[in-house]
Amino acid sequence: MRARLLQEWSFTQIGGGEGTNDGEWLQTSEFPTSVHVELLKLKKIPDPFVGLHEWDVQWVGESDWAFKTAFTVTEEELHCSHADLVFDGLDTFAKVDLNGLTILESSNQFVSYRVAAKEFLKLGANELVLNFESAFLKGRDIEKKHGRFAAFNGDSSRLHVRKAQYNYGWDWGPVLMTIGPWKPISLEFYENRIVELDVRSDISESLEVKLTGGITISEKSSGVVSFVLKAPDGSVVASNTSIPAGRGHATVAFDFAAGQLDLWYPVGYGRQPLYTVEVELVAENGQVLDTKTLRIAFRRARVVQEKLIDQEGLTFLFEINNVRIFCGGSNWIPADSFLTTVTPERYRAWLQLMVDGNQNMVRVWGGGIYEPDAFYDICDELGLLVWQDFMFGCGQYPAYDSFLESVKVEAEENVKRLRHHPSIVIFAGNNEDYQVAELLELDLNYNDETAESADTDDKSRYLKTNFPARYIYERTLPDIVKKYSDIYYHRGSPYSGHGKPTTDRTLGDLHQWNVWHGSQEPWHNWDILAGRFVSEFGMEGYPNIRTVDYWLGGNKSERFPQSRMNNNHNKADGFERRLELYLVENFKHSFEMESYVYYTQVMQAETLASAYRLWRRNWRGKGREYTAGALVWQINDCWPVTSWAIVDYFLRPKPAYFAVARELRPFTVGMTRKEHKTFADERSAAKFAIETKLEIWGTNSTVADKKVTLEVTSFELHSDWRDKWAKEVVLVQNSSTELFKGDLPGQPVRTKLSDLPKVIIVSARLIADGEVLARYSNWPEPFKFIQFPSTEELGLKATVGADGESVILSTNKPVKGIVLDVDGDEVKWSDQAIDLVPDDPQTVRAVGLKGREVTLRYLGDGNA
Ligand code: BMA
Repeated sequence: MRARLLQEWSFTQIGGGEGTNDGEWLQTSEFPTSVHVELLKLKKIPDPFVGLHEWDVQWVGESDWAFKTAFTVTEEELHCSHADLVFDGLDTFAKVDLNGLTILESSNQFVSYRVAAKEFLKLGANELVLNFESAFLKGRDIEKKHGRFAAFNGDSSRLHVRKAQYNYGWDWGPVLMTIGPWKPISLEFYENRIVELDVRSDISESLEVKLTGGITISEKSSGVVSFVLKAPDGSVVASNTSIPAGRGHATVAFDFAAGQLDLWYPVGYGRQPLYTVEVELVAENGQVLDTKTLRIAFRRARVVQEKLIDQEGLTFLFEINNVRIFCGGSNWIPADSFLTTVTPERYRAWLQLMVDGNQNMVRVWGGGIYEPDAFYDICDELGLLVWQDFMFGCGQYPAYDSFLESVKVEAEENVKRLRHHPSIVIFAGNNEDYQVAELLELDLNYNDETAESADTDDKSRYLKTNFPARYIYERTLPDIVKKYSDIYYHRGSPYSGHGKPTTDRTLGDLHQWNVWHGSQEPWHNWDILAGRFVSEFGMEGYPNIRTVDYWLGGNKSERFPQSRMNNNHNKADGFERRLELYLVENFKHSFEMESYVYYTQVMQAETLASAYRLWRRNWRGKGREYTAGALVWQINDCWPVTSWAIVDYFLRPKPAYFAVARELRPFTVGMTRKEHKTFADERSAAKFAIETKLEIWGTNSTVADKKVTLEVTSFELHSDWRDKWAKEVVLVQNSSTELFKGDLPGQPVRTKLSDLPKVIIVSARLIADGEVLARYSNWPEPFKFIQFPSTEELGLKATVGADGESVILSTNKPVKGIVLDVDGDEVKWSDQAIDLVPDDPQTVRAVGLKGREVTLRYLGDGNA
């Protein structure tokens, strides 16, 4: 096999226009690439990430563009039996001409195309031209032909186009209809090649391993295939170097006793040993015709849906190698509107940030892309579990033949490409399409499935309804996942199953959007909003002020929260009133730019931390896994914007990222305080007693019980009153443990509403061997009612450490929501949104601080 990348390209706007003159070809700066990226580099368009420029570049997506390259072919190459042109990814509708002849018409961004090109190639100079049609206009034409379907987010024509759906604009993303060859293009000369390598490992409950390999080659051959399994250290574990390949397909199998191979575990539960499979196709004369290498690992992954001891419904939990895992993580959207600019290093920075944030699962959301191999390779290395959606998001998708055909090819190719990654533990059919069907009351009866219908290919039954895509989610995709992988298939996210709608909180996964969307509940209600596995929930927060200033592009007059530019950089419907709703209900806040950034960030941190805290409490050991996962919407952004992301486009973590990281530590402590009002007698409304109850619990995600000291100190904000007690407790392995239930210290029973509750802050710490494993401060709420002490009384200090790269925070009185910053160059902080109490100083690492003075924001800092 001789393969070479075609990398020297030029591009033009077909028919000429704002981009290029007609027939004017411009050299591309890199390859693969896309038109926007090239025009930006040539300063032919303004940066769509700044101001309102998004709307100055819409013409690009509605124009047709061509890319061309010239390459020479040698005698020796033409001598080969086969010459293929391989297009790894064309975005999206391209007519491909080779030496003037059309050899391909692409129509799906998510698939690769291989064209047998030998007959079209010439000795010497050859020319390859990719003519891209505007996907937006093409999509509108297809919609006109096949009918309009309902879409939430973006133009409805997107439903007919197999292209990253977020390009059409989303409630966190701009309309940027990319166009171009977004993945490599190569020329392959060969006699015979390895078409497919299907390596599967079946691991029994007792952890024996059965490894099988299926190798498909393009030509029947008298040669052999060699299959070698190597351990992480490179030593050979098993091999068969002469598997006959006569029928064009070779198979091999190996059995391993339990313990013979090192198993792969998610981060926090063990190591991630990665083995390598090396396959060679060897001709009869011993010449190696082709090779393929695959990095694999061995793990037993199950999605367990079983009865709970004392609650209705079923669990929805992930079990790896017989260990049940509470999945704390995030939803991932494409990391950039311009995907060709995302490097493997950037992927690693993002995924490492998740692991540094104590997260162990990432959901690749259905409105983006099947991410490149590098993404999953890094998840395999880091032990980050992957929930992989198929690329359908928030819509009533069609299922006519050409669409179905394209989806089949797409699903087969991506399942085959992704199936060997130990990190991938579930495929989900779509994002929220069943929810759309429920909301629009489409033809969807979850109970219309009979055992008989389950295995009949009753295509027509589905296609004649107004929710035809059910056929894709309930037949096409599960069949493909079952045939080509051993990964669990889930019909959609969310999906309950068992005849129940997606909003059922006792079955399957749940998108809990009644905080922010829906009934706009207070975040304090997360406990009664819990599900068996909450795969989406969120709260918006402004990004770092530096990111805001990036999109303001220096326009000082627009540097206020309500400005048109800030509005354009928040795409969420009704965000103004939702942000204000949660701010006005909870915080005395001000409206100037930096303060609005601070208050929305603290609000986001409070909201998200309490979700993880309350839902981890529901992970109560075997048979009581009431909530087995929490994946926040969203970890990242695809451009500079205010959204639900906890880390912004420039990889600047928001305070919420740190608050969530604290709640996902191996050991945590949580508390709630609730007022209980009891009336003297049923006739009286005036005679009552309000008791304030405090509950404390701990969590332990390790697989061993942990002895710790629980230390609880209560402070009254407006006096020096304190109460402190401690006790030895055992945090049960891989579970939450209830530790205390009783009256809130220092708060007498109240008998009148004008008896104001005392401002009692309760700080709980888990200590072992002198180390603070976890701490959490519980404050009276809402915060807006609190009269905060003056700065003098507070005595809050931020002392820069001798190393100049750390800050020691200390105080005389409890402080809420400390956010550190520094003027000038940025600092990589180890923590933010810190709650501090007296006699418990906290040290924050500050990489890049270089001894500079830090600034602090906190509730009651006088800015509101
Ligand atoms: C869910 C997600 C996204 C959306 C988010 C916030 O619907 O699946 O589609 O961005 O909520 O509204």
